[in-house]
Amino acid sequence: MNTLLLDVLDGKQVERPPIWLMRQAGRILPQYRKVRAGMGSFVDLVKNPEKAAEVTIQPVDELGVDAAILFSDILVIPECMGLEYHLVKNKGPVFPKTINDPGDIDQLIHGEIATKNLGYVYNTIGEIKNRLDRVPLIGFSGAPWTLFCYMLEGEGSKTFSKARRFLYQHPEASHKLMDKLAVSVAEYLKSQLENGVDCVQIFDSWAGMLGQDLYKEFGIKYIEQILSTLPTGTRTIVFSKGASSSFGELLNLDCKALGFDWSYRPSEINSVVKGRKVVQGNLDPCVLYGDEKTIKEKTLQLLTSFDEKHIVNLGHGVYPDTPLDGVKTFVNTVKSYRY
Ligand code: 1CP
Repeated sequence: MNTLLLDVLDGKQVERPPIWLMRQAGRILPQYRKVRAGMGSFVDLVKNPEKAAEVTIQPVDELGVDAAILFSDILVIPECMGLEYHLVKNKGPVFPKTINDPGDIDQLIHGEIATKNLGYVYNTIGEIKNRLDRVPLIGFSGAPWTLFCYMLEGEGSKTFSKARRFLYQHPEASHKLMDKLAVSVAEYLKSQLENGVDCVQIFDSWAGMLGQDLYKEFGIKYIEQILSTLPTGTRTIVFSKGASSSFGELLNLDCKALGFDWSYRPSEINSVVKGRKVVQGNLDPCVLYGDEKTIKEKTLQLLTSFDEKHIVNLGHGVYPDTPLDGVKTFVNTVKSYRY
């Protein structure tokens, strides 16, 4: 087994950094589009352990990345708590029912009672582990704030102003919902670990929508709560996109690695992190649209900017129309690099 990712997270020396890509399983791969076309809906695919395992493994075969990430979605948490979602073509996720007032929060189930409905995810992990022993498997969840965004808005948004407005109008109810989410996410991640994932990433994709004070009160606090309930020694990666104003607070989280988007300069990351965390990131996903020479140059620049506590990744998920050749150039450049 290629243990590069686990070795870096465990603080061991490696000959080169591991690489995986956020959103590597999915629409960039023709193999994925074929499986997806044969399924009724995205949610059907997520709930089918056999097929979800298949698309989890596809990028390991096709791209040669150093880790697999469980094929699922962050939105399974709102669903198991009582808000179902659909995926609408050319639009994204849509929730027919949303949280509109504090009373709606009391209706939601949470914790183990909710996450026990996610047996299909745990079965997918078992299926992947039966078929894949070449590289580690990353489990994941959305962070409470990002899940809160979808539960309030009912869909993606440019401003998430309904979600942000609710924090000011109903702070107590907001804390209640964040706590319900944090308890559920912690249970969910614990179950993923019990079923065999080797490490977990918490995605806070919309962290950058909140200013420093609100992110501290409603975002970081609940990531901290989740991390504090995971078994000691769990390999954890926290990715808070756009949260550079909270850099100092993120650094105090009890996690093994922090993910960075491409707005950070590597020298700035190094000077603040000072080896206290493994650093994951942070190539601009748009570099992969460049020609081969540009991709190689930018990748080498990234590789030489960080020391040996680095997991190579993009600064956010790979965009669906990224040329596969560009992705492969990125991966192969990293794989032939040596410290
Ligand atoms: O077939 C399709 O068209 C479905 C597109 C798709 C896929 C492939 C969605 C809908 N989700 C997924 C899988 C997924 N989602 C994975 C596993 C695959 C992998 O990473 O390799 C993961 C980790 C996610 C996580 C996820 N879902 C996030 C956090 C990461 C990020 O990119 O910031 C978010 C915000 C979502 C919500 C979501 N689900 C799907 C879409 C298109 C979105 C984003 C919507 C928006 O922009 O608001």
